[in-house]
Amino acid sequence: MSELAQRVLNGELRALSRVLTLLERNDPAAAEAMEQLDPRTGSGYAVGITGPPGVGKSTLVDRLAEHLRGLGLTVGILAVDPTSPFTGGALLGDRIRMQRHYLDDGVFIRSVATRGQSGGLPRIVKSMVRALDAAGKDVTLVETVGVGQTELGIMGVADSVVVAMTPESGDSIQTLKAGVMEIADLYVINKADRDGANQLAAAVTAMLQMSDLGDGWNPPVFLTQAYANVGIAELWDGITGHRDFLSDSGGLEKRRIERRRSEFLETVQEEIYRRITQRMTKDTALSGLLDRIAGRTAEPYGTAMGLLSDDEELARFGGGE
Ligand SMILES: Nc1nc2c(ncn2[C@@H]2O[C@H](COP(=O)(O)OP(=O)(O)OP(=O)(O)O)[C@@H](O)[C@H]2O)c(=O)[nH]1
Ligand SMILES: [Mg+2]
Repeated sequence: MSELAQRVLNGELRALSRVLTLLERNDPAAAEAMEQLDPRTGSGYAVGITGPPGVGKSTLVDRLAEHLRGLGLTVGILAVDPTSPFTGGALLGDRIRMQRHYLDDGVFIRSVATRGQSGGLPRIVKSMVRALDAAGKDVTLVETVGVGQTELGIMGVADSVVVAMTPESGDSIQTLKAGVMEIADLYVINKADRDGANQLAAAVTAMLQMSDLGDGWNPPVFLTQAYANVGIAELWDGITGHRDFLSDSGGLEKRRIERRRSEFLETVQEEIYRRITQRMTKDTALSGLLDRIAGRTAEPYGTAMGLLSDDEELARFGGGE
């Protein structure tokens, strides 16, 4: 076993941090580390917290982390930077708010940039969650900003998904209709101190009663005031309730198997794309092909399909660097 992987397994946070950096850089050493860490995963639990900008996700994550530490559990936090126009200084704010945890070895915090990714959640977040699991984090909290469809990616990362809303984001019910209902295992109406919180909770509950999601789980709705630490213990109990439901029904295993499969497929897809685009500048055969396509002497669809049906060509373009 590599020294790096061994240090991660020993719970060394700097080694864990290093593995996440290697993953972000697509460094071959990340593959080696992940292969060695994988057999030691499976005991951690991943919770996704998603919702529109400013609903209080970071505050919720921070309070949950505090609550979990109180229960003697170790915590990993991945804050996925959405690079959305809404959240300019948000990460800095998160850092400051979470600062007090930095002195605590039981909490590991990392922000993940999504720059350069084509929307949605970067697939390396799946690998990162597994790395945190191997490093012995009992619970990993993944914060992602989601507006409508972009929230859906969190489902492929977390065991339980918490969708957060506030009474002030008046379009909350609209958001629900836009497909969020399929991903939410639990709902949080945060900023319950604001007007309209109870009405929103009632509206969400009513909508849930009208829809049968068919998996036997009825998503509960929690009212929280994250900044005042109100409702956090209840929310955590709700999450463990969902975890128990999933493990009893076999749903947890199903979700995790699906996640592994999609991590593999997404990695293959992304890597082939990345390598081909990288080669466009260097590889004269490929740039020549692109020139012919542009110059109408080659047809885009047929040329692409031809390339893919030729194993040698495919290996040449998609293969190692
Ligand atoms: N009134 C009220 N404000 C809250 C509550 N919880 C959090 N806030 C405030 O809401 C603001 C946004 O909180 P964040 O935790 O940064 O929200 P976020 O969802 O992480 O925001 P982004 O990451 O930018 O999408 C902060 O000023 C918090 O102090 C609450 O229960 N009530
Ligand atoms: Mg935040």
